[in-house]
Amino acid sequence: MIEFQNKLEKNSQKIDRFLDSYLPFGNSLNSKLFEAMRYSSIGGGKKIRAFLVLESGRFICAINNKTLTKSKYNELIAAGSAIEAIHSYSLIHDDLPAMDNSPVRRGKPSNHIKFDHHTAILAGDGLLSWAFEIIGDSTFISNSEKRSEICFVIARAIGPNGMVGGQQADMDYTKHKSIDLDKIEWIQYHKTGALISCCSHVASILLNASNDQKSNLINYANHIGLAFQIADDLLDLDGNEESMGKPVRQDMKNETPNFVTILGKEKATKRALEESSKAINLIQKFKQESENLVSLAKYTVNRNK
Ligand code: GRG
Repeated sequence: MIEFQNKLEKNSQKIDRFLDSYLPFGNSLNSKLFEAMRYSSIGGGKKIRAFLVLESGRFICAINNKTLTKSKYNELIAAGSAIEAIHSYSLIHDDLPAMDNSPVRRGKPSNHIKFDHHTAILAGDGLLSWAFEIIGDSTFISNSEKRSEICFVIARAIGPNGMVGGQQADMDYTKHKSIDLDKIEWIQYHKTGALISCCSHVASILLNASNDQKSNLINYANHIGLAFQIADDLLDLDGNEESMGKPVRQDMKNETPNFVTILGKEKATKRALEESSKAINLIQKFKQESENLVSLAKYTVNRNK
């Protein structure tokens, strides 16, 4: 576990270096915007989505007996960093008073507290569009067909048919305690899972995975996405504010239904472990090649932050 956390930490530093190198500082008129974008994306968060992009890419190379070239590696890092910028945007907007109203994120004041509301909204918008600048730039991803397919796959995962649609449903169902498990699963898949499975999809495009390899990896990511969300709901109940870097027991306070409120703690824990095992079963026939993805699946349910 410690060894895996070190790998995650190293990955996080690589993504921070990419963001730090390519996120601009702006000029005297708009530097506050870039400062706010940098504040919420660099130097915080586990960067699990970027890790999944990189490790999915490594896995595809390994099972096809290919070497991960430096240029392919750089493409995976650029795509993973763009996805992390999108994830940071979603957290900035999620913390706003009109959404989850959370004053703390990643152990420091949320963007709208550190800056102001309009800057937080614009910093989120800025990170979202900047991510597509990276994906669409031939400096980072050389093949134009791949750039366009990746743009499509990411936009679909985070737009009205993905994350934004899931967030809408999540907001509207706040206080609707009678919601059933199917709806919770739908909301989680769209709000959180779609971006997570898009990470394996993007790596599959970059590394020319076969259709079977691609669907297997996306399936793996779907299971860890669900395990990850259930673990988040369990941590919201029992987690520690300091290690989580954000307020806990928020769903209870906001009367938001989640896997734990619907299933109860015991069944929710069992379901998270089942999802993690299903993910592992999909990849572990490649014993050596799948080591990091297996560790990631275990980590999603054993984490404390
Ligand atoms: C505002 C359009 C819009 C979408 C928001 C991501 C999201 C959608 C809401 C966050 C709500 C939430 C806490 C979901 C649980 C799973 C999750 C996304 C946790 C945060 O991701 P981590 O743990 O965070 O990867 P770090 O800080 O490590 O990057």
